[in-house]
Amino acid sequence: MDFIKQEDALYNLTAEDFMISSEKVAHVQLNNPLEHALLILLKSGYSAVPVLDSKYRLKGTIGKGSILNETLGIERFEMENLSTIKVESIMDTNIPRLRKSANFFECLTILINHSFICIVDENGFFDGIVTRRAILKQLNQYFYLNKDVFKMS
Ligand code: 2BA
Repeated sequence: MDFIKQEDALYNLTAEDFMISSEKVAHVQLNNPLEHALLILLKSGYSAVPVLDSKYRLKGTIGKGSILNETLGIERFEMENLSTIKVESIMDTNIPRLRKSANFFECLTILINHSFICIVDENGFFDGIVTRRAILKQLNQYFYLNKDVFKMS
């Protein structure tokens, strides 16, 4: 019976319950040069962050790997590309996105292949992110609370 209650508890969680809200998420803007994006990524310690437009609508994500790729010339690093190329032209636009109302299992399924999911409202405005860490924390708590059922010590 307890097991069923806890399972219900996971089903009742929505993305909003474990989302990092937009004001705490490091991000870059479409028209930023790559050097600015690289600075944000290096200073924050994250490997990828969301890309927003000037109205805070989600447009994609950008990571360290794709920025460094742009500096690779045939015989040397073309560091000048960091100031001439804009985030918009190399960002990843093929990214998963969910609403705040998405349930725990929708988030879990996407986070198997992505380290975070962007959360947007019905007009595409950025609300925040759900990270793999947050979802694993909930799962860990669920298994701990049900340890008798799963015969864990
Ligand atoms: P990554 O940057 O590849 O980070 C992978 C994991 O390393 C993170 O997993 C977290 O557990 C740890 N980590 C990395 N940088 C950290 C830092 N500065 N402080 C504390 N822990 C750090 P998650 O927490 O599951 O995050 C998944 C991904 O979500 C991160 O991948 C990053 O791309 C993004 N992310 C998380 N929090 C963010 C934030 N506040 N702003 C922007 N992006 C964020």
